[in-house]
Amino acid sequence: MRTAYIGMGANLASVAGPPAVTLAAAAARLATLGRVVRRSALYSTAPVGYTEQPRFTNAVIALETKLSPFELLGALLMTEREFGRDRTNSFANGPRTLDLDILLIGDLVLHEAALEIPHPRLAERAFVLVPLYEIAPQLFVPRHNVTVAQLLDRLRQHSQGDANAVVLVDGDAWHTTEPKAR
Ligand code: PH2
Ligand code: MG
Ligand code: MG
Repeated sequence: MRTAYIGMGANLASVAGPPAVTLAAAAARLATLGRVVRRSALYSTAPVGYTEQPRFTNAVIALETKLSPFELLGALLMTEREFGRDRTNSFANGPRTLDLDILLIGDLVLHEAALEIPHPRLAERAFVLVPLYEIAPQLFVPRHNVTVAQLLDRLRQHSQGDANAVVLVDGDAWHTTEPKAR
């Protein structure tokens, strides 16, 4: 059994509701793929890559799973579609109802056309590193061969500090946005 770290992001409303509600509902779906052992807070983040779009809500969860990397990828793509992700009219870095990215799977390194692990842009993205640091600061990141804390330090040294780039929404936002138990 390995621990997969999954980056979650959304900046459009889905069938479930606004981004924070979508992320909570998606996390409940991911729990069916194994065991969610850690979950970061929700963060409001400035869009990176293409800036003329709403801010994102981002989070990272740690999932213990027996699924293979490609089984996990398939399940994540299915979950994105379940929450209304439509890739037909979309573009790179554009707005989306739900994005689920495999960031890391234990110490696995994988270079396939369809799947690269660690995630190739992990080290450049504060919207990934800040929530990942929250739940796993000392986690070793293969390929970079440093910890998450060290990657975040490096990123902060090389980027101008935009105070609004990654803002903690509310440590409790998940709980208040989760669908009520039936
Ligand atoms: N995802 C992208 C591109 N830009 N910006 C933020 N803030 N958060 C994201 O999740 C994000 C992004 C491509 O997947
Ligand atoms: Mg992404
Ligand atoms: Mg993606």
